[in-house]
Amino acid sequence: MGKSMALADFTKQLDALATEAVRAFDSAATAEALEGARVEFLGAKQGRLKAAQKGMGTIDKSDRPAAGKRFNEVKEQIESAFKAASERLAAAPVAAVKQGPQFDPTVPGTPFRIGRLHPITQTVEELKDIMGRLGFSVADGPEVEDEWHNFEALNIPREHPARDPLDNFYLATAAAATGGKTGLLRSQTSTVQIRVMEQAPPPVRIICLGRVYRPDTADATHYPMFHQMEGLLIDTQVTMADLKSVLRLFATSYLGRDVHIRFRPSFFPFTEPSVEADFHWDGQWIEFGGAGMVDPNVLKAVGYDPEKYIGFAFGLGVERLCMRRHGITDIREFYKNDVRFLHQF
Ligand code: FA5
Repeated sequence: MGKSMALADFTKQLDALATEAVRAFDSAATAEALEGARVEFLGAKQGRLKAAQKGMGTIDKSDRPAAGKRFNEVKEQIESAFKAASERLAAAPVAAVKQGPQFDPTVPGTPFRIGRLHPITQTVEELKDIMGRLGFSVADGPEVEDEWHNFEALNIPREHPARDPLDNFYLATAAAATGGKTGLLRSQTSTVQIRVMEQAPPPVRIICLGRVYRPDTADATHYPMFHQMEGLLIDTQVTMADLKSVLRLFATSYLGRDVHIRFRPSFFPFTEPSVEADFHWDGQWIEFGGAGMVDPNVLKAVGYDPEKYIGFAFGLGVERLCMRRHGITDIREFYKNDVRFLHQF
């Protein structure tokens, strides 16, 4: 009876120890608390499980296998409770992070939206490239101009209707930029003809691509700000046939071999004779700009000898060229900044 009681007591003692240990491990809220409980129950020297194991020595030999089996079960139970508690605490910081948006590496990423050059900028670059191959270098001039470069030197006298304030953006604030002279936003890139010839002696072979401004009402083919490509060639022997050849070469390079070109008589104060240049493409004639032989008065204004030098000039609308090339029917699309339109180019 004493022997069996001893086994029963031992078993009861083990069960109580297991209950206490499991509760301690389950309730440990921090790594420190868990370590305290581990030392208390599972400590190799002073641990309470170790102490219980020592009690096995007092049990009758014949009961020892049963006691040992029970001890091992309890030991396993306590150890697995400790392991579970360790894992719970180790996972805790991760659980906190998981409260944020979950990172799923298999979800396709958001692609970067790569910008691109505006279609007009692309066109400007391409036109420079084409004209560069024909030997024209690029010149530039200011968008805020004085009346000398925009009118006077281009043979447009004071009383000429082209100088009407209703047809130009005169600037009250431009006086400072133009040295006290009346200023305006340039209405044509022909200003750059004058600036180039004032700076250098002949021969001249330049283009200028830039913005010009006119108080035109915006419609499908007009905009108050648009771009022109100006061309100027001055030498000793230049004819209208050269002008037509250059414009034809330009047109076929930009639009294709099937383009035809036509000159219609026209008038510009700075060319004589003057023409409107039309391109025929896709069954339609389209006016792209004006051209002509540089008027001797213009050559005189910049100090060139008109008896010795002669040349041609042209000014084409860049938007119209780009529209024709891409089948764009409304010039206003360029400046709405709608990416659905712009990203097609
Ligand atoms: C001129 O501006 C002259 N300077 C061209 C020139 C240069 C003639 C050299 C002779 C020698 P015009 O005003 O026609 O010409 O304009 C030229 C082109 O600019 C037009 O054919 C058209 O293609 C374009 N254009 C004119 N106004 C607008 C506008 N409001 N919006 C868009 N394009 C325009």
